[in-house]
Amino acid sequence: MPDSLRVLVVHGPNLNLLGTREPEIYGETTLPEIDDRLASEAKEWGAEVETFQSNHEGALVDRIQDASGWADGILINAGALTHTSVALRDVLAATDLPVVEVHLSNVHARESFRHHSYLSAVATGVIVGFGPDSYVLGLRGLLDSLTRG
Ligand code: CA2
Repeated sequence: MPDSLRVLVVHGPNLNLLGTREPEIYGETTLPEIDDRLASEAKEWGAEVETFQSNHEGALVDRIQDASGWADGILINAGALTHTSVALRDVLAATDLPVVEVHLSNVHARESFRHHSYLSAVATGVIVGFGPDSYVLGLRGLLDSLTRG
């Protein structure tokens, strides 16, 4: 019996504020609630998730570097760093793990500076605009592609 699949879930800056500020943009669901949904979804697949949130770019880079030692894939909402961070793109590419990028909001329907992502080119897939469901859909896509090989 092979080990169960393991996914690192990465949340970038300010996502710890979800459900507490600007509910008109980001909704009322909190980050712990999203993490609980992801843990339940993973369990249905016989998989496991480990979640990590940081407001610091370097801490996110460190955690992603570490993931290449144990994770099978990465699900990431890098928040505003999506639109600025070459360092996150480089570390995601360096892990050689499949990456799914997700966003709560439809970034393409918002300000033009949110239309470009440094991460999308190194991602297997991208899901935007479905609120907290973006994470669940992204996890399903990642686990499905890992399961099918
Ligand atoms: O839609 C998304 O998931 C974003 O990644 C969210 C980022 C934004 O910079 C990206 O363009 C799109 C912002 C995360 C900030 O989250 C907050 C939550 C509650 C209150 C304030 C910020």
